[in-house]
Amino acid sequence: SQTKTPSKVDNMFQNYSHSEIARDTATIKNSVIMHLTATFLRTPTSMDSGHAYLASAFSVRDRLLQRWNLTNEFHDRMKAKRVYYMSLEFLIGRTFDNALLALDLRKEYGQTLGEVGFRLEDIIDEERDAALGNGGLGRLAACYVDSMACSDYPGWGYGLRYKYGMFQQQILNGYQVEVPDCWLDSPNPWEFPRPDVTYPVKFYGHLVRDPNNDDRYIWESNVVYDAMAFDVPVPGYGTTNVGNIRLWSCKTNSLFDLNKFNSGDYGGATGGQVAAQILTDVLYPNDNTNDGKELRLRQEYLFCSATMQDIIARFKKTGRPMSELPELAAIQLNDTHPTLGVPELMRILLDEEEMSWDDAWEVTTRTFAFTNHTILPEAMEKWPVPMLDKILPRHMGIIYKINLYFLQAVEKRFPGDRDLLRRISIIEESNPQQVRMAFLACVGSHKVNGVAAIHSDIIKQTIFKDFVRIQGEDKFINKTNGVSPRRWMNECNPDMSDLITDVVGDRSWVNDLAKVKKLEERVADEDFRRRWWDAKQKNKQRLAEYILTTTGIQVNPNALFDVQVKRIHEYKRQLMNILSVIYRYHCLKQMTPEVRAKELHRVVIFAGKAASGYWVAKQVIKLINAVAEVVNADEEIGDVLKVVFIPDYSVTAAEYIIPASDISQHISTAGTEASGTSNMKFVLNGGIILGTVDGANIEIGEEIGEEQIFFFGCLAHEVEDFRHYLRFNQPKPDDALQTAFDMIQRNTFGDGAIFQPLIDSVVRGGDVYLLSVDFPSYIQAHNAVEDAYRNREEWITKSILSVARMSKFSSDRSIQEYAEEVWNIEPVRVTSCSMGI
Ligand code: F58
Repeated sequence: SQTKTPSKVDNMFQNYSHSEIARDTATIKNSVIMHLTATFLRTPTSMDSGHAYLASAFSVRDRLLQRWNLTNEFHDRMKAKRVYYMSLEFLIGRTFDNALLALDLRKEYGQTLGEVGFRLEDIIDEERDAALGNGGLGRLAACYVDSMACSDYPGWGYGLRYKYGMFQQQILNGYQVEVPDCWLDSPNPWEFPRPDVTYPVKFYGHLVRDPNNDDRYIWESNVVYDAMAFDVPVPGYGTTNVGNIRLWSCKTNSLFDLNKFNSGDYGGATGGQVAAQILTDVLYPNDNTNDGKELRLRQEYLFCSATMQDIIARFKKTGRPMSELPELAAIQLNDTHPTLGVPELMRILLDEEEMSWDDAWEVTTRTFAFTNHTILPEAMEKWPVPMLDKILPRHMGIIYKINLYFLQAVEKRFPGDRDLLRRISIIEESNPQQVRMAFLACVGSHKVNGVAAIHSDIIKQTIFKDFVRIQGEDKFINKTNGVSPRRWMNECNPDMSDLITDVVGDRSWVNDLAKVKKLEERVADEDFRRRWWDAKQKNKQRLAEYILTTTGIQVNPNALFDVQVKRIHEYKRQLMNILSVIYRYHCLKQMTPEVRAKELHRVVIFAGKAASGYWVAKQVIKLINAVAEVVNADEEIGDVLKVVFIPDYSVTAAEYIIPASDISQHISTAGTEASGTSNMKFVLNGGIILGTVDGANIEIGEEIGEEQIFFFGCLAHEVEDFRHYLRFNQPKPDDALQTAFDMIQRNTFGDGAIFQPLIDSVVRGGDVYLLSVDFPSYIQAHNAVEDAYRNREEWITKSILSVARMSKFSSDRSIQEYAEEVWNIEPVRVTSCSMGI
C-alpha cells in the first residue's frame, strides 16, 4: 500500500477531527436520513422504529468515531502510558442513550425523531443489550472503562466478542428456560470491525529448543486460529475523550483446508473453520463457579494471546526498548480468567524478543496487577497440567519455571518448610496435578487487590496468607468497587438527577460525585422533600408498568417495593428471602380482615438468572414463582402482598428496577459476597438497604451512617464456628422458619416434594449458608424496615442523606485510586489546541 504524505494528511485530519460536532437539527436529520437510505436502503416513508433506531445510532456513532480517532491519535503522539483492563466479560448493556447524554445531543435527536413521528423513548427501546458478561464482575469492567473515559485516563478494555452473550431467561411453568442470545442477528452500530487488526494464535504442537539460547524455544504447530479485533467506542461524558473496548472474534480463514477443497471434500474443507468459530461463540454462563472445560481454556488463551500481541505491537511503534514496557503499559487482570497473559508475555519476551529470563520476568511483573473477586472455593480456577501441557506446551514449560524459581526463593528464606512450599506451589500436587491460576496471577503481578475492605482483609488471611508473609504486606491492597453515576443515576433516573442538578446548580456532579453532598443542606426543605418523594413514586409507577408488560401482574405503586435482583446463588440467599415471604403470607392469613387491611402493603420483587447447570438455584426460581402464583391469586390478601419474579434480568431491566426500590436486599452469608455493586446502585437511587454485614454493605453503612441502613445477621468471623457446629448438630429452625417449611411441605405452593431438597439443604445438609442462624434477626430487621417506612418523613430523610453521602461509591473514585496506586498513569486531556499538529 502507498505511504502517506504526513503534512497533507495531518492537515486533513486536523480539519476533520477539530470540526465541532454539528448540533443543529437540520444536519442531524440529514445524517439520519443518509444512513437510513444509504446504509439501510430504506426511505423515510418506509421507516419503522427499528430502522429509525439504526439510522440514528449510526449517525451518533459517526460523531463518536470522530472523537475516538482524535483521542487515540493524541495518546499515540503523546506516548501516553496506557492501562489495559483485561476482562473475559464486559456487561455493557445499551449504548445509544448513554452516547446521546455523553455528546449532549439527547434533546436534538429527540426533536429530530419527533419530526419524523417517533418518540425517543421508543427508539431507545429498540436497542438490544450487549450482554457479554454474567453479573457483577462483567458490569464492573463496563463501569471502569466508562470512568476511564470520563476521567481522561488513556485506558482500553480488552475482551471477547461472543456471538451469543448471556442467555435470555424465560419462565415456563415457573421454571427457568434458557434461550440463546443472538444479539448480533441485527446490525450492531456500536462495534467497528478491524480486519486489519488480526493476530495468529497457536495451539498444540511441539517445542524445539534453540541450541544457542537456553531460555528460548521455537513452538511449532499448524493449528493456528486468527483473532480479529472489533472496537467498541466508550463515550466519555463531559469530555471529548472516547475510550475503547477491543473485543476479539475468531476468524477462520487460515483453517480453510485447500487440499480437501481441491479434492472435492467441500464439507471437510471448512471443518476446521467450524471448530475455530466455536472459540468465541459462547459466553460461559457461570457466576462464581469454575467449569474446567477445555473449550474455556482455549477461549482464555485466544483472548490473552491476541491481547498481548496487540499491546506489544502498539508499544513497539514508540521505538522504545522492550525493557521499558512497564513505563508505557499497565495491565489489570480482572480475576484469574486472563492470567495466561502472564506466561504469554513471558513467551513473547523470551522466544520472540530474545530477552533473558530475569529481564523478561522483571518486565512482566512490573506490568501486571491482579484483582481477586471471590473466595468461594468452587470459583477458584485450576487447570489440569496434562490439559494445559497438551494445548499450550510452551506455556506449561514457562509456568513450571516460574514456579521453580519462586519456590527456590522461598526455600532460601524459609529453609526446610516443606509444608509451606506445598501450600504455595503454583502446581497443586493432586492427581492429576493442577495449575492454581490465582497463585500464578499473584506471583506474576506487582499488586493484588480485593474489591471491598472486608474482602481484601479476608483474602490476606486466607488464600494469600502465605504470600503476604513471603512477598510483603504492601503488595496486597484494597480497591473498593464503584459504579458509574452516568449510567446508574443520570441515565436511569432522570427525575432524581434533575433534582440533584437543581441543588448543585449544574450537572457537573455526574463527573464529580462529591458535589451531591450539597443535598444535605436541603434535607429540611419541604418542597424539595416532596419532589424527592414524587420522583421515587414516578419511578415506581414506571416499574409497575414494566412488571405488567413482562409478567402480567398488576402491582400497586403505593406499596413498599422490596427488591432482590442479582444472580441466583445459594450464598446470596434468595431462598431465605422467599421463606420470609412465605412466613409473612402465613401471618397475614392468620389476621382478621380488619387487622390485615391496616398492614403495610408490599410488593416483593425478584429477578436474576441461574447458571444453566445450577440445579438448586433453578429450584429456588421455581419456588419463588410457585409462591407468587398462590399469593397473587389469593383474594383475601389482595394488594397487601404481591410477589413478582421479573424474567430475564439484564442491565436494561436493572435500569428500570433499581430507581424504583424502596428497600433492596443484599443478604449474603457474612464473608461470602466480595463486594456487591448493586447495593451501591440502589442507595445512589435513594433506596434503603436491608443487608448483612458483608462486602461493600459495610462501607456503605460507614459512609451514610448506620441509621440509614438495616443490618442483621451473624458476622463474618462467627461464620466458621456456626458452620462447624452445624456439621455435627441438626440446625434448629425457629418457629417462623419452621412455619415456612411446614407450609411448603403441606403443598400450599403445589407439590411440596419438589422443594424438599431446598429444605434439606438447611435441615440436613449442614446449612452451609446459615439460614437457620440468621432467620430470626432477618425477620426482626424486616419489622424494623416496616416501622421506618410507615414514618414517611423519617424515610425521606434517610433517602436524601444516603444519596448525599454516597460519593465514595462512584467508579471514578475507584479508577483514580487504581491509576495512582497501581497503574501509575495520569489523565491526558485531549483539547483541540493540544493536538499541536
Ligand atoms: C462478583 N463476581 C462478586 N464473578 O461476586 C461480587 O461480590 C463483586 O461485587 C463483583 O464480582 C465485582 O467485583 C462475579 O461476578 C463472575 O461472574 C465470574 C464470571 C466468570 C466465571 C467465574 C465467575
